[in-house]
Amino acid sequence: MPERNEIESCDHHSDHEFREEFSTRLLKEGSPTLVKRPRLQSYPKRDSSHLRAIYGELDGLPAKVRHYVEENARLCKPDTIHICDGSERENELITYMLQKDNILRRLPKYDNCWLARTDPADVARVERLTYITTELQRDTMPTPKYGAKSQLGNWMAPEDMDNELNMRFPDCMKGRTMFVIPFSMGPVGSPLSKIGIQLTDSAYVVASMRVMTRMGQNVLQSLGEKDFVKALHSVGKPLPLTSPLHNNWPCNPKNTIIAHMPEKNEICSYGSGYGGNSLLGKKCFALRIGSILARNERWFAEHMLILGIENLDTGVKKYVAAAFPSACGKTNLAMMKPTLPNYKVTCVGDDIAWMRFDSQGRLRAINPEAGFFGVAPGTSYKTNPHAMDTIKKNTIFTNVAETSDGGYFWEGLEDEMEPGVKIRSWLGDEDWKKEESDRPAAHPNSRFCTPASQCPIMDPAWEDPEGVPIDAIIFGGRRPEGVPLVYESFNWQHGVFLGAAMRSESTAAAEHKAKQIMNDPFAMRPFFGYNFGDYLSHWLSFGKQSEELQLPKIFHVNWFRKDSNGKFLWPGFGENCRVLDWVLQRCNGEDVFVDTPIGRLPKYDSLNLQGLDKPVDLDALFHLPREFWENEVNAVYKYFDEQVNEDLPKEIMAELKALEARVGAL
Ligand code: OXD
Ligand code: MN
Repeated sequence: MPERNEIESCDHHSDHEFREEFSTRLLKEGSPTLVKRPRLQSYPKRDSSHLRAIYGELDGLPAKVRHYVEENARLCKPDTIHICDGSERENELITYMLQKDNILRRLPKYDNCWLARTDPADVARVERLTYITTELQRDTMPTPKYGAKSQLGNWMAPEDMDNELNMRFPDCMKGRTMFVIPFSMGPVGSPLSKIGIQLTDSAYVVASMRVMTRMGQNVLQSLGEKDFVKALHSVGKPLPLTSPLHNNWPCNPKNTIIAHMPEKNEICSYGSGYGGNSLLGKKCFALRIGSILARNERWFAEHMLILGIENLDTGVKKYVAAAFPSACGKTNLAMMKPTLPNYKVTCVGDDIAWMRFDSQGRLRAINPEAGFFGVAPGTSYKTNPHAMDTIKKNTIFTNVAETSDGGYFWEGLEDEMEPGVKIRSWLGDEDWKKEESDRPAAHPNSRFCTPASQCPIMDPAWEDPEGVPIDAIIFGGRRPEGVPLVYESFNWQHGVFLGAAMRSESTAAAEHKAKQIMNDPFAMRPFFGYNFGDYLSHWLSFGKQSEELQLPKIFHVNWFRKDSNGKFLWPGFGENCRVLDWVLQRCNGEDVFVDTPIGRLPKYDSLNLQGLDKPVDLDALFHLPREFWENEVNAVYKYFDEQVNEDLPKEIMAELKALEARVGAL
């Protein structure tokens, strides 16, 4: 077992004391863990104003950014300010600080890989504490019927939100450093990209944002006259501490709040250091605020992966965007290693797509992110070899288990372990053994945070500022029963209905109990920035331009159907290319479908099953049980009626009625 920590903890130090000590110590003896030593002659640097920037210069910021920083520095009262430049030297400094604070430790088996273990109370997105604030509640969400609780967002009135924020943010960064992170969602300078400024008192967030976004000086240079999204984040633990930390992970779960103020282009997040709660470029900006910008500017901000798929025989290459609820295998699909020898898949993104019709009427997509924040459990050489190769270096792991040879472990890697190594669970159980433990080695929502550029199958156009052309949109979910492997919508409007009616088994990405079937329209349920009814109207509105626009075809897939013994009917993973092959046949206009009451299913024999390891039961995979579909129709009626209520567009209700009538014929 390698030394766990060469550096003693300094929980009770202020950042400022630490920095002084850091400089002195580095100057004297150098860092035991850094390869290159930061050049210290320019560090620390002082700014002339009363607010001190210890790194970077407040004077160098564009006036509107400086104003935002100063306003919040006066509110949160950090000891010092650090303006991130995105440099290598800065990253070394941040990583060193994180080691010093016992938040990160090296996984020496790999190159520049790190492990963070959080407070066990801060392990996932907290949907119930995530709010959107608008003057009118109806702008944020439909009013549910019969006093039901809305599943389509949490709204808070501006005055109430002001109170909530005023109870939390004043003085919340005392003793800490406020980092200023200029970041771009999308390639810097792309017409499809947008800029944000995140202020945070978490160095872990800085290290992660560096992977997940394009951050630093060049972003500020490209800001010009453009607007930016304001994103304030605090872990809510000023120094000195008044109670001990768990795992040295500062957070404040009792007072956590994730607030979006779209009318001010602003996000404020307090109390959590984890993932979607704290890396504000991701769910908060790229999806919630993004979906509002998209509606206003007539584009789409969606919870979708983007992949390229090329038929090597014909040379035809298409791009596909696909929406699946959290933790349904989006990353696996985005990086798929196809089993059909004549196919090549390339990855553009694994979680979020920003898409806009260009002047030729083609839908063009960019991945606004620069990294993958993937769910670790279930990832292995068997399920996702490309992800495994991606995460071998420069990766931050959170809440995975460690091995005695300095590596990581999580559920799914059992067959890929070196013999004889011991496991230390994410909760610190030494010599953890599956047979002896009633809790998993890694947290089910444990993650890797890794640069997209390291993925061996990144598409050559993944950073193309124009985006890639999208030919098909795929919706999917985890449906153990009744829903066939793949079907196509009859047309755009029916496709929008398929997105609206999406349901899936819940997962560990948020605080829900797993294994209940939940409605998750467009896989956006936790991420809508505005009223879902209006969102549907936005999607439908493009259907009215079908003359000028090349509308992509829309499909629904389900890799997760089970037989009566609870076994998956479809092998999934690399074999899913067979489904993509059928999707491409349809995009080429081939006559390989039959109309059924729910949509267009593959014609017998059109799904390429050649070379499958084990035969699959096609009848079971495509069977449409009448009772199941009647129940499905009823469940969707109930959901639309209770949750979307008066805001449901009539076209969507018409689609549901038409489905009901067709299902009667099953
Ligand atoms: C994610 C999620 O982290 O959807 O991507 O929860
Ligand atoms: Mn996601």
